[in-house]
Amino acid sequence: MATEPFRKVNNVPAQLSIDGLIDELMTLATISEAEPPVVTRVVFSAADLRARADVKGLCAEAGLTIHEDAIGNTFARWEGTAPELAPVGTGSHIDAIPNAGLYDGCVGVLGGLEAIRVLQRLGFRPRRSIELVIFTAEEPTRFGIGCLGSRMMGGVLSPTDALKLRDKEGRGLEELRLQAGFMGSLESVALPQGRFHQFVELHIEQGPTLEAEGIDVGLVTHIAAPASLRVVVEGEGGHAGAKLMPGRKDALAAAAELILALEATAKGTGTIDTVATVGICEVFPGAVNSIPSRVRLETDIRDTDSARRDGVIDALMKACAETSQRRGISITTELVNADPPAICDAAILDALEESAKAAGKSYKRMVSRAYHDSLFMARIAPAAMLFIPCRGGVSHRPDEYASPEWIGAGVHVLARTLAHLAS
Ligand code: HGY
Ligand code: MN
Ligand code: MN
Repeated sequence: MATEPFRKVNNVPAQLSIDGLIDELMTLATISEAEPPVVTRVVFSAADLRARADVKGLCAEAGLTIHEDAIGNTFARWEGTAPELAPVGTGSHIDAIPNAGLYDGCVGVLGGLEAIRVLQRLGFRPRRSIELVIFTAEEPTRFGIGCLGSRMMGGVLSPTDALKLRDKEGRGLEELRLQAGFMGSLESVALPQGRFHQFVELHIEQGPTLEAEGIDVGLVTHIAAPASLRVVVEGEGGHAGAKLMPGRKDALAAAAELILALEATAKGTGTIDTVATVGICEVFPGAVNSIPSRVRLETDIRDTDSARRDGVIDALMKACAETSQRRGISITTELVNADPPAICDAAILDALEESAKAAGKSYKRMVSRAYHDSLFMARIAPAAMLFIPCRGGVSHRPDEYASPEWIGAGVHVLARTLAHLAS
């Protein structure tokens, strides 16, 4: 497999000097709606726009030409010698959920930029252009659905349905994207097959395997199938002291039953590959001496096997119906998304494996339990992912951490792979 491009970049040093990249990651982390070291960066917030400007500045310094689509997906292009050919893409996201760390997504964006700069410093010239992509709203924080930007790029979320999305202040995508300065028709966001030749995303594992096994990089073969179900429980409110227990219609007590039923179902599928979480529980009116009359639950249900995942969703809906009937309260459900898993491209995985070998990095093929923008890029192009370890598998927390050695290994393998794919 070792072909010309590998030889061309064979003089990639064993340990890349990526201190510039580490500084850039630390600088980006200070652009947050929360007190550093906590990162919170919700799409279309002032922090998100400042972070975009920071990264676009770095891309411009590297001589990349920048284009933004109608919802802010950003494409920074390193022109190849055959610009008429479809480019090779890499990239990830820089938005972050509340109380997050600084590596989730950002390693793929700034690490992707560093991989391009490594190749530039080596005098490598890609035949196919290489495009770094910063996806809008990979996190579901604002609109309740993950991968908004890549979902629309992949044609999975239509402009009509995207326009129905609202944040908790009731503001819609249209208002917020225009306010953020992203114009153009939403129809132009969906990309055709062939717009990208191939796509490879660098990301922290967000799990413990690579660190526990002392392996440098993970080659992702499948991305687990995510789903989210909204559950609204409506009972009767009332005075916490005067309303006696018999005859109460307590929405939160009912919701508690559903949360435990979901946990039991996920634990009971016979495999650890099923996971279910209730990450949001909004209680109305939210007064200590008032019986909850309305509760909104946002549930996140995933599995590497979509049929097994759908079985968990069905069990939750049955529990809703049974609880509603037994307690005499209203429980409505709305399926926000239920996506199939992605199967990563064999040719890219082989190129990643060859690159890891050439870089002297240990590797293993593995599944991604987190979802990523590659899940939707795989709809329009051959796609795969490259993982690096993160300490203790911790992610979506301020103590998320990836060492410069781990990041350097990921950038090294990515640089070699991009050189190969772009040749
Ligand atoms: O939730 C996820 O899997 C991703 O980190 N947004
Ligand atoms: Mn995340
Ligand atoms: Mn991520």
